[in-house]
Amino acid sequence: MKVLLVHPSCLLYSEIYLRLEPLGVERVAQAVRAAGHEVRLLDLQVLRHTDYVRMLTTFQPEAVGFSGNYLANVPEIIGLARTAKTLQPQCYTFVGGHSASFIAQELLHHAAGALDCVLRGEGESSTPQLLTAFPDGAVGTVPGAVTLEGSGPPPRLLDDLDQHAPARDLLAKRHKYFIGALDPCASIEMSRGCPWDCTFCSAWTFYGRSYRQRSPDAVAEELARIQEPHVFIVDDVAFIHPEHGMAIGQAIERRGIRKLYYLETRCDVLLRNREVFAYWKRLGLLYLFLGIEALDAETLLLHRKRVTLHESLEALEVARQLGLIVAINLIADPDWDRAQFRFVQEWAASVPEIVHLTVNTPYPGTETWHTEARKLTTLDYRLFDVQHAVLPTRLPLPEFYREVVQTQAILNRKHLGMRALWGASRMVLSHLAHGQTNFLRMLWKFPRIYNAERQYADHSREVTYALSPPPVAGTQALKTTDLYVHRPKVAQRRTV
Ligand code: B12
Ligand code: SF4
Repeated sequence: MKVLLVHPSCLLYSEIYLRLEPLGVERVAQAVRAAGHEVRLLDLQVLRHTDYVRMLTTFQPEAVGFSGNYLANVPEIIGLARTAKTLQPQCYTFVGGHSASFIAQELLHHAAGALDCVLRGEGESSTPQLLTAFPDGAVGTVPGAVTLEGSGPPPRLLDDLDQHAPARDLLAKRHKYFIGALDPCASIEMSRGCPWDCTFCSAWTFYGRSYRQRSPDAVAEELARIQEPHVFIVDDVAFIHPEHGMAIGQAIERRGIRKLYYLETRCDVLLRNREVFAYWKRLGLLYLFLGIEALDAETLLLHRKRVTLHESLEALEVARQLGLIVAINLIADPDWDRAQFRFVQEWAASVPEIVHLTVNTPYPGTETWHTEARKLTTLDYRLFDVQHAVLPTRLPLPEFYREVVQTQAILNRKHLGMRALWGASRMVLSHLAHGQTNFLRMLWKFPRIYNAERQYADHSREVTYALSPPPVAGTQALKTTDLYVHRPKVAQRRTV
C-alpha cells in the first residue's frame, strides 16, 4: 500500500531556537516500511503545504497519517486531512502522537469525516496493524484505534525499543535541522518515559509513568550511522540510571564516535550522577537543558517538581564546574505582576546560563488540566504553545506580553544578536564554510518573531475549532491512572 506520513509545521516561536527532526514519525515510517508498504515522509517544518499538495497528486497515497504531538497543530492537521480527502477521496486518513492521544474523540468530531481514525499511544506496532485492518473494516481490533464508531483495545507499550530505527533516509533537507549553535543537528532516543509526575507535564501520563531503556550497543550503532556532527537526545530526563549512561558512553567510546550533544535532564539527576555527566563531557556533551521551572518553594511544590531551589542552584554550580553550557527553563505564571517579572529578570541577569521563559499552560493529559481552578480565557488550539497566556492574566493582557517579551529579550541579550555573533564567530564561520546558515539566521530572527503586539493580536484570530474546556475543577474524583494513555502492568495509584 502507498502510505504518506506527515509532520505539521513549526510552532511560531520555537523556530527561533531550533528545528528538529521528527523522530517519532520517522520510527513509525520505518515500522510501516518494514511491513512491506511504500512510504513517503513529509516534514512541513521544512517543506511547504504546496509540497504536500504536490505529493498527494503525484504519489496518490492510499493512506495518509499525521503526527499530532502538539496541541497547537490541531487546526493545521484537520486542514491537511481535508485536503487529502478532497484530492484523494478514497484515501484513509489517521493521526497519532502525544496530543492526539489525549483528545481522540474531540479531534474526530472537529474533522467531521476528514479524519478516519486516531491511533492513541506508541505508533510503531499499531500503525502496520491499522493498515492491514482498515481495508477489511476491522479497525476495531487495533490497539489504540479510536473512530467515530468506537474504540479498539487499549494501546500497548512496545516490548523492544531497539526495533524500528528511525527512517532518516526518507526526510528531505536534513541540513535544516538545528538547535542553537548545533547546526546541523540530528536526534536520537536513549530511553522513553519518565518516572516523575510533575503536575504541568503530560510526558509521564502518556507512558503511564513507565520508564524504559534502549540497549547501549543499539544506541551506539544508531549513532554511528548518523551523518550529522551534532545530536539532540530527545529523552525527557537523560541519565536517570547512571550505569545506563555509562554503558552507552563506553559503547560510543569503543566505536570512536565523536559528536557534540545536547540533552535534557533534572537538577537532582545531575547532582546524583555527576560522574556520568563528567564522562559525557569528555565524549562531547556541550549543552544541558534543565527545567528549574520556579524560583520559590511554594510554586515548586505546586508543580510537584520534587527538587528544591537549593538543589537547582547546586546543580547549576556542578554544570559550571563541568564546563557545560546550561539552558534553564522557568515557567511564567499569567498571575505574575510587574514585580515578579523584575525579580526574574534580575535573577536571570545574575547567572551566566541561558534562561528561557514559557507560559504556564494547562494541557489535556496533565493534572493541571483537571485541577487548575482559573477559567481558560481562550479555547483556540493555536494559543496552547506555552508562549501565549490561556489563563487570566493579573496584568492587562497586552502588558503581560510586553513583560514576557521584554524579559525574554533581556535574557537573550547575552546569547542572541551582535554579542553572540562575536562570541560564536569561529563556530559561525565554520557553519558558513559548510553551507549551514540556520544558527546565523536565528541570531537575527528574535525581534521579528518575538513581538508583544503580534502575540496579543493572535488572540483576535477567528477560531474555527475550539478545544473542549476541562471539567470544572474539583467536580471529578480523578485517579492519576485515569490520565494515562498507556497503562503499565503495575499501575501506580494516587488520587489527584
Ligand atoms: C523532543 C521533544 C521536542 C522537540 C521536538 C522535535 C520534533 N520536531 O518532533 C523540540 C525540542 C523541538 C520540542 C519543542 C516543543 N515541545 Co516538545 N517534546 C519533546 C519530547 C521531550 C519528546 C518527543 C520525542 O521525540 N519523543 C521520542 C519519539 C520517538 O516519540 P514521539 O515523538 O512521541 O512519537 C511516538 C508517538 O507519539 C507516536 N506518534 C508520533 N507521531 C505519530 C504519527 C502517527 C501517524 C502515529 C500513528 C503515531 C505517531 O508514535 C511515536 C513512536 O512511538 C516530548 C515529551 C515526550 N516524552 O513525548 C515533548 C512534548 C511533546 N513537547 C511539548 C511542548 C509543549 C513543546 C513546545 C510547544 C514547547 C517547548 N517545550 O518548548 C515546543 C514546540 C514544538 C514545535 N512543534 O514547534 C509537550 C506537548 C504538549 C502538548 N500537548 O502540545 C510535550 C509532551 C512535553 C511536555 N512537557 O508535556 N519538543
Ligand atoms: S517535567 Fe520532566 S521530570 Fe517532570 S514529569 Fe515531565 S518529563 Fe518528568
